[in-house]
Amino acid sequence: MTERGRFITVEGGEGVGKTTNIEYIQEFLEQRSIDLICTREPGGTPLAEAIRDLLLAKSDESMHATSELLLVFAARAQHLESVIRPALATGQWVLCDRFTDATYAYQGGGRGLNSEHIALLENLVQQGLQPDLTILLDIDPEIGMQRARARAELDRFEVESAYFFEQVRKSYLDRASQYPQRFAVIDAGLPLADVQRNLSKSLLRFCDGP
Ligand code: Z5A
Repeated sequence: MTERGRFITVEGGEGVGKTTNIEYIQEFLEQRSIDLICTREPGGTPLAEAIRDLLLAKSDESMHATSELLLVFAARAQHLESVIRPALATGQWVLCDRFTDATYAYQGGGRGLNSEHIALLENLVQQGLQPDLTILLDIDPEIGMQRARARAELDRFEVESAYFFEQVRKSYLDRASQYPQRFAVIDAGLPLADVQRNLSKSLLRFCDGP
């Protein structure tokens, strides 16, 4: 029987360097001949990408937090069934830019939604599936926003208040303390070479065991 692939997620607040570091992680794993797909949330299928566009677009109609939560999980259900589960079942590894920890951080911490409601949807959609490794790139939100501002036009989340992003960071760190076996927390405020050196150490531990 084919061994199930491993599921790695990368998380963090705005401008933390996910895109930059995901490329590095992808290269690191491919150099070890690991068959891997790289995907993202919200998104990863045409339908889920359309939902992503709805979630990120600024609009005259404000989106209710519960609507936002349901859209995030609608996209996730599609992504899981069409991409993530089939890949894992054939032994491929999946590297995903954000997953459900982002929902606890943004919709739970940032928007203040009840985490028990998030857990209900998580159970419905994931049926017990969890990442094997979650890399949390952690940074002071003020520095992250400076990087995000310097890079591109801000989306619907990126225009939120400093308080919102402090809550997002706090929720991520709470999740990391709650699930220490699954999380690797990396200081993303360091120079890129140091961030990537620390990433390599975590990935080596994950691939080869302690
Ligand atoms: N969202 C949600 O609310 N609920 C959910 O369940 C999920 C998502 C799954 C889209 O995510 C939004 O969806 C997200 C939360 C919400 N909020 N927003 N916005 P996204 O992943 O597409 O959005 P993002 O956080 O804005 O990612 P990003 O724009 O791609 O940024 P990044 O990938 O973290 O950063 P980067 O582009 O790699 O780096 C930013 C800049 O910093 C760039 O110029 C780099 O060269 C520079 N950089 C990177 N690392 C360093 C270091 N170490 N030193 C100095 N400079 C650096």
